[in-house]
Amino acid sequence: MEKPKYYITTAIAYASRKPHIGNTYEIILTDAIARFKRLQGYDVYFLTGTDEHGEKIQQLAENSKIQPKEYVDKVADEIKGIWNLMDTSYDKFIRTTDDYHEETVQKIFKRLYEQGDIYKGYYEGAYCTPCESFFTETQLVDGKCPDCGREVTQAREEAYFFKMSKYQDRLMKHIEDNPDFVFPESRKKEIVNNFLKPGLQDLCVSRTSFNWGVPVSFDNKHVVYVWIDALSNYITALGYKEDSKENNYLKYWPADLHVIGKDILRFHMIYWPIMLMALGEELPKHIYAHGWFLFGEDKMSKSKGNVIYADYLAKKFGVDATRFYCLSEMSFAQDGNITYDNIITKYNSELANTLGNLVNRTVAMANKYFDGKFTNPDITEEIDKDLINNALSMVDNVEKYMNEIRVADAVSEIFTFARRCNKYIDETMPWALAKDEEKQDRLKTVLFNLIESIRFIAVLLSAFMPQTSEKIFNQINSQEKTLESIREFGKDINIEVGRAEPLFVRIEEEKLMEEIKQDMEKQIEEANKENEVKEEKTNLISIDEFDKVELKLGKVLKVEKVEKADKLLKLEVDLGEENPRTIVSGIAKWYNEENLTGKLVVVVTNLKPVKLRGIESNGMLIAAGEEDVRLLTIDGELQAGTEIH
Ligand code: ME8
Repeated sequence: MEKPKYYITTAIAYASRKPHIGNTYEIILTDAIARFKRLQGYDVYFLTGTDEHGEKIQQLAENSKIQPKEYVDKVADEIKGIWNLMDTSYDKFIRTTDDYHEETVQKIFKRLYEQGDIYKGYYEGAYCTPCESFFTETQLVDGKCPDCGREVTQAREEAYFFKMSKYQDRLMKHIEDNPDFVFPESRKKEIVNNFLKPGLQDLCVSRTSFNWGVPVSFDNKHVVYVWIDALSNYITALGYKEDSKENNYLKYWPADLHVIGKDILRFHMIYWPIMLMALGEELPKHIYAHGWFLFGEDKMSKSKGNVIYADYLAKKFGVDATRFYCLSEMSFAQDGNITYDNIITKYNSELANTLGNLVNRTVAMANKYFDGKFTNPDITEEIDKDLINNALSMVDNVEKYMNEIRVADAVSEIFTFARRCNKYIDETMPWALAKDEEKQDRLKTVLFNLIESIRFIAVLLSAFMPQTSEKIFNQINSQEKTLESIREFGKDINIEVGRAEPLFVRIEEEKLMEEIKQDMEKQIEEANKENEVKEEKTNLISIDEFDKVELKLGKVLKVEKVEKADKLLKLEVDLGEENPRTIVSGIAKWYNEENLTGKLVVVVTNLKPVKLRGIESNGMLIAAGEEDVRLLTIDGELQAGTEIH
């Protein structure tokens, strides 16, 4: 029988900077869902990638004095590196600078224009540069960007518009008819109330103020609005084309699940479905808008040293511990919290104590009492039933939660069961059984039940902590890894375990926190350095800016003191023009008629005239020094009026 398909996507990350743990959370979450679907027997296609166009990225590249493509190549590599480090099992990594994607975006835009869904007009309104979005006055919050809270500026551009309003009713109906199209419910309601109910404005879908984007093919002064470009990735990655649709598109579209963060739900719940309606394509089946990781009380910022990166966590705690923390700490409909203290506490209690100890104790006992090798003689007692029932209901519950995308609840089920297993050890006291000759068979059954329970855990953990799951399979030496194999308890009759190796070594909190503190300080230092470089950079001017200053050689013809002004001299200076210019200069303390007349000096000739003591000054002499001021002159004799360059 052909496997049912499951197409799952993440948002594509902005290739603007190294992703922090919040962005990384999303790929870990999506990976857990994808792995679980594979376990359930789906033919999964898992897409992720990078969003690489837009004004912000162009500016960042300019700041680094490199081309935008070079900039995004570097960041995309970094993003992919972190996704790989975190063991995410994506099938495709799309970059919006990929040729096939750009071509298809151009075609989509052209088609929407030709069929009248996109038209040309002017945009005037409040614009948020970092979010690259225009807002109406009613959408602003306290006059600021409703998405990021930053200042907006007034902007007017010739632009193309998408007739969103045309599709409003159809979209509303779709949302009403498909209650699980978008979840959690609370986030869906927010968008319906704040954006859909007030009525959709036509969306500005092109920009002319920068050029790092996909050019509009029939009007290349414009680039395609970054959200139209980005959202299309979900179909271009499958080979969607106007005319020919590759197999992957036919096979996998519509998406079964778009996993995104709550801040970008508006784009996915309104613009994306409307684009698809206009193209006559099916809408995605589900959109899940997850919460955000908050970094303790503080907002995350490098200058506070509290930006947390996944590769750093992986170095300190391991990949699976990082995955575990992310997956278990963010509940279905709320935000999560991430602090080092909390990671350490959870690591020690859940990973080292609950799971690590269970596996370690059990495998060690199997080795100690039976050299790791025995069969189950089936000496069961009443108490075993509860353990077995718990194991089987864990499988049902995890599956139920995963079908509802309640990932944290699914993980929590597994750890609750691991605790139940530890309790079973306390209840059955294998060490006491071991001392009693007559209880050897009972001891085998107890250890068998534990190893089988651990196998259940390992099968389910393969979706969430794949490396740990593999390590457990190696220790219990089992190849029974399918979901089917844990629908029934007691499949593996022959036990032959490997060596007991600790899965998670307890962390010494104080020592690690000291290291982390030092690293945070380093982050602050780095941020300060970056800021200094930025400041230095803002002092730099381009050659064009320098070229605006007109400098010429002038010959001083006449020098007079200015009445009632000790510092000023009034000069007549020949600049090779028809008449000499009058220039007033504050150099009377160091120069006079005698030492200045006839000198060749450097003059700024295109300054706006100013009046000093009633005399109009038409230029400025250039000099060096504070206490002792010396005029700039030249080496040798050149004609007055010679340009300086
Ligand atoms: O939004 N906790 O890219 P992005 C959890 N390119 N998730 C977070 C988070 C946090 N602290 N911070 C960000 C974009 N995210 C667009 C998407 S899709 C066609 C285009 C999530 O790099 C965020 O909500 O800013 C988003 O889903 C993802 O990380 C990428 O964010």
